[in-house]
Amino acid sequence: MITKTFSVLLLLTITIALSAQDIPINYDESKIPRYTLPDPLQTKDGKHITTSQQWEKQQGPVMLKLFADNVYGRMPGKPRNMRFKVFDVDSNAFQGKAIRKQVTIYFSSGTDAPSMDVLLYLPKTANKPVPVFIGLNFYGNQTIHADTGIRLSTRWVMNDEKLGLVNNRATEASRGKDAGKWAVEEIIDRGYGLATAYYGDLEPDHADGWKTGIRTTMKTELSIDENEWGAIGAWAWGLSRMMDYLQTDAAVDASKVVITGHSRLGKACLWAAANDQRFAVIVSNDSGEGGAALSRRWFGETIERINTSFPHWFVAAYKRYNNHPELLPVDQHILLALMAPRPLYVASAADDAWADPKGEFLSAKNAEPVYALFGKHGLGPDVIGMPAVDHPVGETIHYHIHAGKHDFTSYDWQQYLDFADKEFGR
Ligand code: GTR
Repeated sequence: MITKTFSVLLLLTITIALSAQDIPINYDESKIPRYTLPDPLQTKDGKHITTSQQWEKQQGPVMLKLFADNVYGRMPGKPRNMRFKVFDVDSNAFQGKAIRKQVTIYFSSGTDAPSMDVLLYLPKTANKPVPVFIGLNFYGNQTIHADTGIRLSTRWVMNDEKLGLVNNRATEASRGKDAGKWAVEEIIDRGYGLATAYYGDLEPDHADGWKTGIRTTMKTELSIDENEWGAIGAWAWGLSRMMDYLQTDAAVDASKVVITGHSRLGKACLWAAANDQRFAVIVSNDSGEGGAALSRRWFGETIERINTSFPHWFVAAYKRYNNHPELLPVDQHILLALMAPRPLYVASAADDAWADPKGEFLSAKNAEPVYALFGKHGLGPDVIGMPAVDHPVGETIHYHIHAGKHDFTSYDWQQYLDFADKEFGR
């Protein structure tokens, strides 16, 4: 019996793996079929949007709804009985230069309410509320720095022995294992705070994750069925709840929150910021397909491939476009346009063809007409083609492609800190 179940499972896994492998992937510029992007300024009845007011009142909400209906699902609001519990404050973190706070956000009343743990570092020398970077992490808060005061996540994690993640649980050995992606001390030295939380607190990242994540546990309270949104929606929702907390913390300047995320969490970051105008600056790092990259450009990961490998990330309707990205009423440049007029940074990696760097750049470029409604330049008239590696460009929209692989590097952080300094006039 066991062997039979096992072989069925094995067969199933192989079939799934094979079908994902079978999906054609293109890496040849000359093979990209011609495509036409939907015009963000064109209304359904053929009119043309010409003012920022029309965008904000009319067209923007229509575009947002198209993304909700076809890609990410509906975004529920804030739960009525949410509460915060600060369970740790250490004013001597990082040899005394930072304050560490840890806060549980309970999404409803009751002691065993669904929750997420936020880790917040603030510069100790600040004499007024500070701007903060906010982003989800991949393997638990304890992986972003070796600081032993960080609570070890007890949630389901993806196995990765090198990172100290075994039997789907984080071990002590996981402390600081993903620190390379988080320039925490540099952020503090530059006068910013950092707020992060483990994305698995919201929904474990596997096909059945919704069963134990907030799409199930918060279903009644949020009046939304689990299939009305996907995992990316759930992660994005969590970012807004973190923002709810930051707005209550007197040490934080909540009008200066920079939202960021890497890869799948970059997709969640963009979706969160499209829905929530409280995020002042948006930074998408290597977010690729379903993030910053254009879907109609056949290069690297495709809608079909992402829906096959990660069936739980998007709503079922998105699968309709598996072989027909041209039928999508939107494309990702419109998602970027939904950031307008807020400063936006899009970044790619040179060795990350899977995420289609050029498709990310072109997406940023094609968001410009919406920024123009607000009198903003976007990347700017001088930025026509892809810039050279490690050569950041742009105005209200910034873009760079860093040397090396798919990663969130200290080079990236430096650019984002400079960008935030410029935008906040620091
Ligand atoms: C890949 C996926 C990408 C990106 C990446 C990541 O497997 O195909 O869309 O999200 O994972 O999150 O690291």
